[in-house]
Amino acid sequence: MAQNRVIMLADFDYFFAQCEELRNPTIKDKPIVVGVYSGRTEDSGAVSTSNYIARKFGVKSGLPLFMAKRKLEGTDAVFFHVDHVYYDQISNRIMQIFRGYATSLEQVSVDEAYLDVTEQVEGSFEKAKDYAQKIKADVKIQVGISFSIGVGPNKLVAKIACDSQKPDGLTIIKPEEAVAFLAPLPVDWLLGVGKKTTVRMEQMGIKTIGDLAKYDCQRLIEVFGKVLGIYFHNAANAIDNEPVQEQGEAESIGRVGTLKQDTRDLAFILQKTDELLADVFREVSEKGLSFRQVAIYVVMTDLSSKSRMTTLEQPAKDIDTIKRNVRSLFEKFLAESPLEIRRVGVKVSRFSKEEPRQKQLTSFLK
Ligand code: TTP
Ligand code: CA
Repeated sequence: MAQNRVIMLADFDYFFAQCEELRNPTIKDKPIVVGVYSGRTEDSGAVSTSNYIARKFGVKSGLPLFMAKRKLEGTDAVFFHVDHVYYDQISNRIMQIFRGYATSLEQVSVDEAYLDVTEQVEGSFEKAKDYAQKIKADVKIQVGISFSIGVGPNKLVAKIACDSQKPDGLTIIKPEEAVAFLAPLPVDWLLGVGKKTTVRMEQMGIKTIGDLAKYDCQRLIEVFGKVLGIYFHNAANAIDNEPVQEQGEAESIGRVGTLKQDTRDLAFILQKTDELLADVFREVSEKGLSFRQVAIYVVMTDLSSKSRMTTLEQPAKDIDTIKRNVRSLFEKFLAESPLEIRRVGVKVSRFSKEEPRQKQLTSFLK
């Protein structure tokens, strides 16, 4: 018999605002708002997220900034512009730590990832609790960010478990508890049940996931079609067999570094690019990706920059292909440009997975 799976969903707490807290620890006890400023007037734009103190004043994602300002008037609230580069860096560091704890990792957004930890905890939900605490503590020490974890027998239950207790939550739902755990929750907690579907289901007398679980599957298929009807029926009964798999969401993987001195010496340059491409290769192979493009990036002493790229005839996944192409791109580049070089970069792109990926059901729901 197939072993129980143990799946975790980790979702970082008030993420953009927590990142701002991390680099400005003194603001921790104040309301924090991170926003996208459209620039038309000083306060035009919307809130991306806020910390839990600001949420108490009714300031949430999507609220216009001028309204956030009004709600927080008289407090010592602090406002920030979104800084995606910085949030991505923090996110990447945490995802890298997660990789060490899971057989497979599926990053679903900048602040959410599924981890399949079945092997690591030997299928045991008791062990999963300690294991989740260990991951939380490790990330807290290494990066300084807190997050919530939901643990369940599949992705669907893990996600809802995680959403049920935030921030800094740890919710564990064992396989035998899953149906009862979902039953009292409103149907719109299920992925794919939006406003329209909620209204339609309510007309059918379905309010909770439990109502949906008991509803005749054939009738659901008649109303919502085969794919969705079966999905709703299974989801409400806590059935979800989708694997945790890497999305290959990155469009390119690259590294840039500064040379110890400005130079036009090929051997000296390649010494640096060897370091950089070893790093690139490690990330590419960890993610199980093949690439079709290899590129170099060059910053000259006058700080102008150029890039050059080769497209391969076949997808490759070995370090020698990167090395060989980087070398020939630099040989050509040096022949074309008279300037000394200050910084160099290596990048691979046009990724494919080694195995063709099975289309996930959830991709129909987005
Ligand atoms: P969420 O996980 O939805 O929110 P959060 O991490 O801020 O808070 P929670 O503790 O409830 O998980 O979104 C993750 C990040 O995505 C969030 O920090 C900012 C960004 N975001 C937006 O920019 N706009 C939005 O409307 C939402 C919902 C999120
Ligand atoms: Ca979050």
